[in-house]
Amino acid sequence: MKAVLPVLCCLLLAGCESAKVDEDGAEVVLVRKAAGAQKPALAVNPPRDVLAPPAATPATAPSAAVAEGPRVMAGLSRARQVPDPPFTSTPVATFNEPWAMTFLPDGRLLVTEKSGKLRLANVATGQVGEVIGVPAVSYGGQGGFGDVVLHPRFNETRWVYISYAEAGSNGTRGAAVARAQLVLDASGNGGSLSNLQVLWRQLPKVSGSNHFGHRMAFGSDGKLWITSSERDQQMPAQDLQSSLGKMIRLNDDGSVPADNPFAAQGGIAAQVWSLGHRNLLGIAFDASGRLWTHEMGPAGGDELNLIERGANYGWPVVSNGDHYNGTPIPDHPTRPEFNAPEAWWTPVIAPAGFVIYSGNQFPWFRGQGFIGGLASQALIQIEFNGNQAREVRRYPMGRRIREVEQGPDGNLWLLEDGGSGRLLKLTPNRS
Ligand SMILES: [Ca+2]
Ligand SMILES: [Ca+2]
Repeated sequence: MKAVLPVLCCLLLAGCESAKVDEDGAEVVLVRKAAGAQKPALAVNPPRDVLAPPAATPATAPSAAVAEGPRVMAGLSRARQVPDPPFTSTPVATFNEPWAMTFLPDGRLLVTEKSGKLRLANVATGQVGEVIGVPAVSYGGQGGFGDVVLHPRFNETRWVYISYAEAGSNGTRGAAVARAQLVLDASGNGGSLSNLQVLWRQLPKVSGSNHFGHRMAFGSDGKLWITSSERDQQMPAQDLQSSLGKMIRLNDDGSVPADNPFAAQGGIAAQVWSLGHRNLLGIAFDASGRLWTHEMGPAGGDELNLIERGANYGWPVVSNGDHYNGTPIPDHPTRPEFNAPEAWWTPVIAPAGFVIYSGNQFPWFRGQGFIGGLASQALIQIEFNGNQAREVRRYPMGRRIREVEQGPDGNLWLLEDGGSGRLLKLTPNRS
């Protein structure tokens, strides 16, 4: 099955090679290589659905789901008054290579731009300003300004947490996480960061500009969780004295919690919650406090994982994908000592951004996950059942989706990837 499925990816990507320049460019190589292989076993939407130019006016999400046919039917057969399509997508603003966003309690939006700008957007008016005081970022390849999240008691502390690629010596780079206090201008159009403190650095810094990860979330335990990808180095993901390929758990001031699983080993190991990860670009807690992350696989084998204390997720020893050069990697089931993904994708979706919905605007989405798709140019809907997860539906969006967020208004918000990435507001349709 693994040999057949990558062909689906070819169909989705056919004709859009020139548009794919940064994230996991190697995936494009895979796609070209696989073209002309076996016929796909599953039906997919024709490429025109994926490649259609975005509508200038508010667009309605296509109602046809792309993949997982039987699963889609199972997911929709429930007796729920769910409009179809469930939402309408409206562009609100445009950014230059937006990467992440987070809403302020007052409904305004912070957006990071990969080249190093922090934007403040008024989503009611579409007006976009700037927050100055961001540290220098190492921009290039997959690196640059990364995530932005708020301290759990932001109203009191004013702490904003940011992540970014940072230059080291001799052309090396690595992810870093800092916090700073947000001061907004009286005009409401911008502001500045003050009292900046660097809390964490991904070590060792290495050359290359792939797989930084640096997505962040706060848990209900008040801890700061950081995804630290393996910088395209593979084996360090199995080394507890390297930050590469790890889930990192810190106190809100950057210190190491005494109850981390490898705290007794000290050094970098003390920061580690789980290991054996590849390129983690999404992190979300569900209502029961379970931690879910997704990670890009190599050629195939994108993963959605339930993160467990001290567990090893197998990269690069096992993967449901293979190396880009065609070298096979043993699949997860061959090595049960490694924690296997709860859901996985071949062909890849190239996941980026992740939210588990908890709002009131879409009651039928409560408890479900939404993952942005880069190569798949889609929004992927995940249904959870306790410790289990599966894709139930895929909404073609016509552009690479970099980030997914839930607003204080309960609407879903997306950021498109790339040079003129739009902020999209998803509002419910009437059933
Ligand atoms: Ca976010
Ligand atoms: Ca794995």
